[in-house]
Amino acid sequence: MIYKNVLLTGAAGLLGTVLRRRLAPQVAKLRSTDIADMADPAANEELVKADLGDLSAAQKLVDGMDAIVHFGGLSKETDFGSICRVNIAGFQSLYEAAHLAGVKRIVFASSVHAIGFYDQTEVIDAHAPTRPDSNYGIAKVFGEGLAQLYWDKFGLETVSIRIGSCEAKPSNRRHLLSWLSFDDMCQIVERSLTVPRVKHTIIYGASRNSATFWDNRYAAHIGYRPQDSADDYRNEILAADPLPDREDVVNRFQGGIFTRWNMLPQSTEEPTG
Ligand code: 15L
Repeated sequence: MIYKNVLLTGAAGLLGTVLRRRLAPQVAKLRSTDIADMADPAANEELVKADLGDLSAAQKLVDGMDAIVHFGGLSKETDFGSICRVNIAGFQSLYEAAHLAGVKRIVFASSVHAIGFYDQTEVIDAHAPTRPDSNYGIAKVFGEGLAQLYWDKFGLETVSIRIGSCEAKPSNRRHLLSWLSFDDMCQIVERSLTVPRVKHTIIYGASRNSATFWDNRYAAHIGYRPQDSADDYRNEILAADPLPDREDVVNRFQGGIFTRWNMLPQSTEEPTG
């Protein structure tokens, strides 16, 4: 790893918790932050509770850091106001603070939902136009745009990982194509902090699944070699769902359930005219 001091955001989340354990032994200092409580710091780990929507907090978080692994923010679809405050404005604050503090590289947890409206039968690479499927997906597209801007204007490098479905094990038919194991996710992050030059690279985060909708040719320099495969779970997944509804968007689009028009709970406010 070429960076000594690394900030990890979203450190109390599912993936953040895995990353804390993996990154701490590989860096001089790990600063782990989240709005939620964290426990049991490693000897070289500092735990900081902070709200990513707060600019002054961002300035303190990045102080003295060489690189950032940004897995923070809202991780599900929700109302645009919340997404805007945390995943859009909050991320902009983090980038600006990182640039002013001289941070060299950011690894950004982007998502399949930046391109969720591609059909599951299409194979796309990193040059395909974005097709966000939700407020959450729009914010991921914004994040990738921010990463490109800060590279072009200031030379701050980013690897944007369009994470598929990063869970302990795949559990539905879409996951046969989108699943990313925890170990493979960690490998992408580690490689992203190791290779000497990344500019702004977009990499698709999937394991070595034999079925895929993604082509990682433009991220070959990252040297990612996935070790796990959703194929190991294929029989149990097909047996659990032998007759899938082919008209359901969950089985049509790469973004799965996020492409449903009524995914959000219905508003309780009265219409105003
Ligand atoms: C994501 O980006 C979400 O954070 C995660 O909760 C999953 O829904 C995943 O996408 C997915 O689509 O499988």
